[in-house]
Amino acid sequence: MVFVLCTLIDSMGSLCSRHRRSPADPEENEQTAEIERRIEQETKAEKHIQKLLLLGAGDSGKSTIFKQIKLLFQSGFDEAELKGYTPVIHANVYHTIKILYEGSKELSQSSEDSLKFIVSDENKEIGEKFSEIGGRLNYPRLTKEIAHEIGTLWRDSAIQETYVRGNELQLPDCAHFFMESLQRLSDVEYVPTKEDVLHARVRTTGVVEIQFSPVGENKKSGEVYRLFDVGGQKNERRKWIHLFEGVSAVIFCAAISEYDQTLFEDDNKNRMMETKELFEWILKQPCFEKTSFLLFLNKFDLFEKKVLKVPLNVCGWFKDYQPVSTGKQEIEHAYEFVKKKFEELYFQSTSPDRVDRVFKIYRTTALDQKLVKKTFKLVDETLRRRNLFEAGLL
Ligand SMILES: Nc1nc2c(ncn2[C@@H]2O[C@H](COP(=O)(O)OP(=O)(O)OP(=O)(O)O)[C@@H](O)[C@H]2O)c(=O)[nH]1
Ligand SMILES: [Mg+2]
Repeated sequence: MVFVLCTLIDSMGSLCSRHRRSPADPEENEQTAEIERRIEQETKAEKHIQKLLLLGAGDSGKSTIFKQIKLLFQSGFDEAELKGYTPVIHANVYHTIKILYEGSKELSQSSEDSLKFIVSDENKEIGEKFSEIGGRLNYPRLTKEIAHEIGTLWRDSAIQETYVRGNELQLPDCAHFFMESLQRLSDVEYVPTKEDVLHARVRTTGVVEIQFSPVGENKKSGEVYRLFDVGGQKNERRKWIHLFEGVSAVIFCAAISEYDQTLFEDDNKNRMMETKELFEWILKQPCFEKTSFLLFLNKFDLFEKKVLKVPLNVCGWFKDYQPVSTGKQEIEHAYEFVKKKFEELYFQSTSPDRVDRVFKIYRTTALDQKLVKKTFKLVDETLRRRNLFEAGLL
């Protein structure tokens, strides 16, 4: 678009000078007017590109949303890009098995029911080997043989018990998915699928951006958005501030399943408490006086599994939570409780002169493409409405 605009400006320059030389030439006048109209349209279009920022703590799902946008509203991933994820996915496998084996050793010493964490003698050797490999900078290729060994260790009852305690171990959320796909991942012809790419875990460093327009079923192109993805871990956040100017909306991702986990970068800090503080800080930023806030309560799939086993009140922010029911009803009750906490936080952290900015909450599972598509349709509608309102048309 910038290129088109420059070309137009160039040609307009020459036309304008010609225009001055022969002001009475009706054909040229018409051409000039046409070009001016086009420039005006281009400029308007550029102005209408809305800047969206994905913010949130590390691991909250920002890049997964970003990948979904690429899949949904752009060309997706070509074969080379898919293949580029193979080393990442294999690293996720090596990393997972190392964490689990070392975790089992620790739990077999420190835990009350220590016996169930003792890996069988024949699998200990495998464990030691992958504990060493997992600490290397370069991992070997994941061959069928290696995958078989990792699979054997994964199925050891002590490792399965350790997996249940994964919340204490900084175990990545993709652990189960990849451990159950080892044979496929180790195929010589292996090309990651879309699903594999969505599960792959890489910590973002720096900033990436994408421009897109959510095209509806009627194929009419909507607003144009420029979406920025940033790294969420503490040492990445100083880069955020450079992006805070002229933001239409912040999409804040909060992983609601992480209420019983501690930060990757600080083992003493509960992840949900960190998210709470981070959200408060973002809400108070002077640049965001008129910015819309779209809060994605993400990882709902993990939340609904966890909440029936681990009470919400293990997290200090939710200590007044009282379960009222069981099953699906209890899940809904717990979700509504968390949602209300975020709502309260929003209104507490929003000064009265800012209360008219948009604030919406969405329940998301970033891995679920249909849901992300539906959510972005709603986001698009909300932001369009806001624009019309600001232009005095609503
Ligand atoms: N089950 C499940 N996993 C998710 C969901 N959202 C993200 N993940 C997984 O969680 C991990 C972390 O997600 P990312 O998108 O990389 O997190 P991030 O916020 O970009 O993290 P940083 O780049 O460190 O800031 C990945 O393995 C994702 O596949 C979700 O809704 N459900
Ligand atoms: Mg990321």
